[in-house]
Amino acid sequence: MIKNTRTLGEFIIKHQLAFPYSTGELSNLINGIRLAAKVVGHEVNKAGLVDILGSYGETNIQGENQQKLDVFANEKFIQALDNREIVCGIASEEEEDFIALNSSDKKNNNKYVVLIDPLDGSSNIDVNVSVGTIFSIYRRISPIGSPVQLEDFLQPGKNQVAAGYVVYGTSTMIVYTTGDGVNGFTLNPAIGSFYLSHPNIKFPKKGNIYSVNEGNYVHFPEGVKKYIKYCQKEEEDRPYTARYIGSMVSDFHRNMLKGGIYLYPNSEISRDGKLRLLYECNPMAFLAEQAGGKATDGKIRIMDIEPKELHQRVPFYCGSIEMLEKLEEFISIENNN
Ligand code: AHM
Ligand code: MG
Repeated sequence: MIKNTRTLGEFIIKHQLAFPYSTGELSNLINGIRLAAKVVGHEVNKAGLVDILGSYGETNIQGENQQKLDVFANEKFIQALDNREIVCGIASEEEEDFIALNSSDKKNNNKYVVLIDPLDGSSNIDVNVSVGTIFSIYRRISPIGSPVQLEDFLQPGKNQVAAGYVVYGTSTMIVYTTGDGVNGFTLNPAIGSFYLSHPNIKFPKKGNIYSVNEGNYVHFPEGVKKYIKYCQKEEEDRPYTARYIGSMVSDFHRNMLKGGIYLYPNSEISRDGKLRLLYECNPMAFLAEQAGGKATDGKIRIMDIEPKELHQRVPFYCGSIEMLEKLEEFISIENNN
């Protein structure tokens, strides 16, 4: 039986009509992401078939440039957003500096900036494991008509107007929020349309999955070590199950549907952790909160952190609210000792 036949396109139009003064620009922007997601998803799906896995800069047997998929994804998302004349600038994990769009003279009348991790977890591509794209959307701060500025990108996560991810898994899905709950859409590859498959997703308050790279355990802060031991202890509903794909989008997606916690702590080897605040942590934090979950750096709400740099890293803990609260208890006890 067909459960739900609403497409992403229909969903976007319906939701746009719900905002009386909406100009349709944000909807148009999400449509750009939808298009790029299909193009990248198509390429990811044939990664094992085509000669596309060589390193960037090499040429293949036909003399064409080979592109790594993260470079390919970066280009496709930038192109899709550039074509729509809504976005004034993009910051990407793949680019050292932000890119000013739609402006030969660097002036710009567009309202939005987008921050993006075009292919998160890309080391998983070579071994046929799910990867994802993460995006975060803000209104610019600098006046419309002026050149886009760094300050437009260095906004705290609580200013986000929309955020989401695409997961290229057993199926391709777009999951996003515009601050009114979280909805997930699954691609029907035969037709090329995304269908609303996961309306109004909610993080279970508590779960039994913990996701962390335990190989780094000895370097973790004491509070996190003790929390991991707590997860493993045979007591009440524990031990929890350990699940770590090494592709944050996929780990987050599973935890949001089933209930769980994702941890990427700071450590003796990486002082601020690994994950980037602006295009990895903030969008996931927005989704988590919209779904009733929580995201912190161990002390501070992720979306309250004032960013200082484009590629800033932060410790990242995210998931079911009761699991996060327990972790924070362990961290604060250690901090007060
Ligand atoms: P990337 O943006 O270079 O792919 O790095 C981010 C990824 C996350 O998706 C994943 O959770 C994490 O790095 C895995 O890191 P590690 O191999 O250190 O566990
Ligand atoms: Mg990444």
